[in-house]
Amino acid sequence: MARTGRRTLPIIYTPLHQPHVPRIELSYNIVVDHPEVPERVDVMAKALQQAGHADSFVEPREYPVGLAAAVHDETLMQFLEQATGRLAETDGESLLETPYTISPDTPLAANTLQKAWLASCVVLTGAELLREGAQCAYALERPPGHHAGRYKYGGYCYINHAAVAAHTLKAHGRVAVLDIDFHHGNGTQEIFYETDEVLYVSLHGHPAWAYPRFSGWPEETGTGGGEGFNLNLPLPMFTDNTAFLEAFAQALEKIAWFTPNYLILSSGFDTRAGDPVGAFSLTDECYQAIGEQLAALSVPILAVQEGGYDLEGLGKAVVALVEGLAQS
Ligand code: OKP
Ligand code: ZN
Repeated sequence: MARTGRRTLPIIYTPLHQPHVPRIELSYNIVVDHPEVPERVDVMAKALQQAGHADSFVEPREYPVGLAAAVHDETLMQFLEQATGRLAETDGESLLETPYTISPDTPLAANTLQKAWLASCVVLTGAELLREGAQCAYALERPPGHHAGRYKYGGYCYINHAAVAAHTLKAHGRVAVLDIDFHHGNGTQEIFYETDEVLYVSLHGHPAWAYPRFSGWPEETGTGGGEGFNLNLPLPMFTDNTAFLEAFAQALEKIAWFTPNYLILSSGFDTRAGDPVGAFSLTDECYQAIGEQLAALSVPILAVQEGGYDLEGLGKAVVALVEGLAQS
């Protein structure tokens, strides 16, 4: 393919993510510092600006939190609203283990729901920009979303932003979600498991040893009308560029079969060598290659930031992916 130019690629970002500061999680019943820190997104924003993308930054628009009810059960939404609305700033993080979480790693604090919804607004802005004609948009937000399911939150995620965006975009055509975060997006899989309107494809550490452990097996292919519209490609520890891109080719084949009108990329950099949470060995060339191959599909792409925890590597990784995505 001739690389003739660069297409404009709006990057949706707001510093207002910064007040969301989870401080601790339980890891194997041990209290540890929380890795999902504000600096994650800020080092990525800074690296993109220094790489020449400063003019592409746009602020998020506002959307009502009620939109989340399209993909999350009312009891979960009520719980998050009441619990986090009643916690005072001074309560700190009194809630880690609740009946509504899949793992005690996603602390609730004052106004956590509103803070998480702001990230959904960043993503929904990207979806709207695609509707308005953008070929690609990058939603640079946090906290991540792909572990939040219909009935439960967890895995640092409160609201599933990719799912909220997929729900709005599916009113206008077929939507594929491609999840390249190191972890399986159990929430996104669950939400669209019974429908053929949204294809979910994920590459991730095998659930036999990787979080979230309870989903991500290749046998999970969808159910009812959704049978055949879910594809899991679990990979071994220390997966490198070559092995990842081999599985990625299978993912692209499935997506080509589905002929989507929109592609949502759940983008995670915890697959990068040296990431403190993931266990793969990808390098920045891999993210650039992924971006280029996705751009070549000629389908509008909404990239949604999920994980990635190595503050030294995140900037280089996101610049590589965006450079790839921007090629035409
Ligand atoms: C969020 B995203 C259990 C540790 C729990 C949760 C990881 C969540 C990752 N021992 N770790 O997919 O990057
Ligand atoms: Zn992850």
